[in-house]
Amino acid sequence: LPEAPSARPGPTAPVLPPCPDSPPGLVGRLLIEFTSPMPLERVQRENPGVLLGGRYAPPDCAPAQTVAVIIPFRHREHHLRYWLHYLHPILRRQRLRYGVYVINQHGEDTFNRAKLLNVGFLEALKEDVSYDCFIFSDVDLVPMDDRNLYRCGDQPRHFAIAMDKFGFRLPYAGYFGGVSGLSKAQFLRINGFPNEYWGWGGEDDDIFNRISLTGMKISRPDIRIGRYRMIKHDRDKHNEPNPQRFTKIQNTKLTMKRDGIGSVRYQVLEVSRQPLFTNITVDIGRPP
Ligand code: UDH
Repeated sequence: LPEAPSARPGPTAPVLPPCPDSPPGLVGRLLIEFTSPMPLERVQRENPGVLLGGRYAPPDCAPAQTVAVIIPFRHREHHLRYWLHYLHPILRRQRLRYGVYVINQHGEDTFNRAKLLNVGFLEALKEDVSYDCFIFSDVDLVPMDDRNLYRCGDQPRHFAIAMDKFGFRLPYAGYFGGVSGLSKAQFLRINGFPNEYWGWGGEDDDIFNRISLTGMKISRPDIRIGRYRMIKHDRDKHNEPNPQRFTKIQNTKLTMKRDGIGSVRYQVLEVSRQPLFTNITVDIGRPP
């Protein structure tokens, strides 16, 4: 019988075997510290396989998913250098096909983490329609164990469950902050994230509510594996605790239909492909 045309490897598309479920070459517990200076040139030198815009694909196997890592950002260049230094080698060892997107809020109006994450979802898909898994990570959180795989599963995933600042425990059962991951389908099912949480707090609880209200359950790694170091910092300017957060999270059921990925309005000011990440500077407006 003649061979099916799709089975014949072409010169430009080598057929790689699927990546194994548990990546070989993980090292487990990692030593994470934030004292030595971390020039970007060094991070670049140490990650030659990472392509322009912070894209990577394993050379030896075909991953099942394509992962967009989305980082909400403003004025944290120093943290970003540590994040890139630690995360690129981890994500490479995890045999992920991924891209890193830094969503930089333009101007000095009140910060809005969840709206930036919505922007990241849409803009990453404009860069590459094949993204089917979205990992949302704060810039100051570094996993202490590379067995904490930055992938999506059949339920939304919470990765940052044992942070040093909370004594390596979950602060409360419904905590969904720091680092989380949803497949494209899961993200769309909850209408994305809320756009109306300006300032610090509440948006992660609203996301948790959206997930519960749509009948999904949070999946988490083992508590010994989901450990994180946070880069210590003072409270940022223009990200004061949002006093409305307590009442807002009572109303997710009413608000989630109208406020989400379907209603996000913003203006992209610049897309710039850096050696280790793609920077997207965006005007997301200001609180009403
Ligand atoms: N972020 C920025 N710039 C800002 C504000 C927030 O990039 O100006 C991003 C960044 O990715 C950060 C994330 O939003 O990791 C979450 O904000 P956060 O780190 O301020 O939140 P967290 O709960 O800290 O970690 C709150 C302030 C704690 C002050 C403690 C003083 N000892």
